[in-house]
Amino acid sequence: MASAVAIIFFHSGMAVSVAAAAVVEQTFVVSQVNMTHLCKEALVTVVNGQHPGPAIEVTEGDSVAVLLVNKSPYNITIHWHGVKQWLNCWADGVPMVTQRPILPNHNFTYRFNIVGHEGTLWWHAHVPFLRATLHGALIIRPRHGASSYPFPKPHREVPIIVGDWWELDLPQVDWNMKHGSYDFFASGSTINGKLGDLFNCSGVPEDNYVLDVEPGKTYLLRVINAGLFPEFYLKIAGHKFTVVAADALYVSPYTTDVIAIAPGETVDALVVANAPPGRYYMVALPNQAPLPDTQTPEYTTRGMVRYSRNHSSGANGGAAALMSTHGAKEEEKDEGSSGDVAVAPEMPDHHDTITSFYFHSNLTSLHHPLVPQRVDEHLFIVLGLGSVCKHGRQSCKRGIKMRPSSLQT
Ligand SMILES: [Cu+2]
Repeated sequence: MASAVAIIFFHSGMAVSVAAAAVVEQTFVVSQVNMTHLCKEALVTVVNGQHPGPAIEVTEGDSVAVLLVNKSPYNITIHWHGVKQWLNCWADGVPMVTQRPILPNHNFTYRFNIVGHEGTLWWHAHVPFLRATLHGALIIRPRHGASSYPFPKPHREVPIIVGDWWELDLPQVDWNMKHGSYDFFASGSTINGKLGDLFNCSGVPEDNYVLDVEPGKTYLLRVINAGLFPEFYLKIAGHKFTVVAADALYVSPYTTDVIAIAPGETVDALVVANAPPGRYYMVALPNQAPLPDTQTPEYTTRGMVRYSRNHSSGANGGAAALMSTHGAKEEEKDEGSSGDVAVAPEMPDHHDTITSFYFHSNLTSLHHPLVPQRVDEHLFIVLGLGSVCKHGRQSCKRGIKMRPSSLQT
């Protein structure tokens, strides 16, 4: 459906290398469309007919104006996740708190400024659970252009949105959970809306998200977890990430072979296409807390990083050589038309939470803001969260679990 983007410059006389502050205008039409996955047609609420929804691309310092046209049967608001709404909470999109919901067949224009962020944020519906399908990237580039990134300018920037595929009526699921009925689960996981070939419909694999790369080039992945519940581990066989930003703040470059990303988080990471030309799986695995905490059905999804054929080195593409050096393993079932074998990464166990702990512990700000140097009183604060299942069960189901927590100072 129609989506209009207009950029109106306030200062046309500024130096060429400095982007003038602009108003980025976009139209979001919220409607329901039929989508078919796993042999089932589902009515999905989306923006502009897309899942994920359209990306908003701005320069730091710009203003954003989004006209939301609600053609869905639901009350809608949109939250601009992470945007500092200085003196502008009315655009924050919290229904019945900062605004009245936008009723079906009504419109509303969100206006806000992007100040003090560079990197990736995202937008999502703030009508509970509809955010699973109503979401998209909010990409914020530096005011002084891509050459002012605090890292080598990437060849290409690519949003990678991991999320869930739901066949259920999400507002109904939300209502059920609020009223004590918890046995509702997603049917799959997605990368940029694709379930990938670990899912199939009557034996026909679902489409993979495919990222085509050229050897030697650097790609900036703007990773967003738009899932409702799980934290994901993301890996690309044979490749490493250099994390450069999180939640639209630059971090000291951190090199890792796995990204841990919780719901709502964003991680910007550079990937250099420096493996032997071939095909490499990009895998997103939802993790969950060890027993006896709640266990829910979770699904691994995967896409593909594919080196351009022009640069292919032949039948095996050298991919198998990675097995010993990068901890990757051959995926024997998937042979490309040229006979090359796609390589799959070895993933953490889905109960492995320490990998997430180390990943997040290694993210430190690139810029160190001034903090008070004098401390009047030292406080030691302990936060605790535990799980005790009712009725002496060995594992907890949603809704029959006690979660004692503690805060001590
Ligand atoms: Cu949010």
